[in-house]
Amino acid sequence: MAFETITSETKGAVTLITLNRPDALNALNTTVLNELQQAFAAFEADDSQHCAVVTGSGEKAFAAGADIKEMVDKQAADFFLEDFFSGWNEMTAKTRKPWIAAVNGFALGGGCELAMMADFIIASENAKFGQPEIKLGVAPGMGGSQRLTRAVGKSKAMDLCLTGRMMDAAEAERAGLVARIVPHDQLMDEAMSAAEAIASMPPMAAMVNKELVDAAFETTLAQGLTHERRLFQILTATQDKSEGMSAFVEKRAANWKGR
Ligand code: CO8
Repeated sequence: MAFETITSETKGAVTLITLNRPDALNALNTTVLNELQQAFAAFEADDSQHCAVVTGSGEKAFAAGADIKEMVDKQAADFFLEDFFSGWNEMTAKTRKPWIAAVNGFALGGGCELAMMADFIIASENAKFGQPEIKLGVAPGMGGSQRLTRAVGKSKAMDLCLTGRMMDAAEAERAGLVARIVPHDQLMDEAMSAAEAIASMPPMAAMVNKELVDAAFETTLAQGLTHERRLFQILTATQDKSEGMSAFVEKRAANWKGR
């Protein structure tokens, strides 16, 4: 698929999507959103694809935020009538397959929010995270106040949102925002091998695992435990459950059917 502001390529069972506006530090404008929605829809629809990685092109940024130059002349009524930013949530909600954010530099504002939409974040040691919207007279608009607070807790989320400061990769990992930090030149190898490991799992089980962890943010413990048990029970009816358990007992590699 040919795009203007991103690239999307398949590498085996992994789709690699790269934000590709390096001169604007990969700032997220409406075209980026439209193209990401198309790339994610294609990933979701392609039965040969089982995990995606999203990263930024260039040395400096994953994404330095929503595109301020696109927003500078918009009025409140424009943002309201366009329901500006709602497309990001729709894209995330429609993606049932797992995906990883490989954060290679600045992940600020909408960039941090996009990274937090991923199932987990692998960061280069050069990564910097922040929600600096307050410095522009606004607040996070793509989920930052909600996802950051759930990820790192109230105190650090308040600190980041109210001061607009950046945190480095080490602080982000300590705070629980980031799953892994790697040397900058190993970021893509690490992210792709994590994605390949996920892509080699039985695909329905991967989707169910994702759904269940996400459900922990939405439900009470009792509801979440019931949801978990029910989906576990449904998975036991799959061919891949029979194959996975037989392969273990027979000491051989499993041959997944995806059903
Ligand atoms: N939007 C548009 N262009 C950007 C952005 C951005 N977010 N970030 C960087 N750029 C552009 C710069 O304008 C510059 O372009 P040019 O060369 O044409 O002037 C180019 O990228 C390089 O940037 P810098 O020269 O600034 O690079 P530095 O290395 O000096 O600084 C920084 C890097 C610190 C990342 C700096 O660029 C910066 O502070 N960027 C803005 C970060 C930011 O504020 N992000 C939050 C944006 S707002 C948001 O994401 C959500 C808004 C929610 C609104 C809700 C409404 C409903």
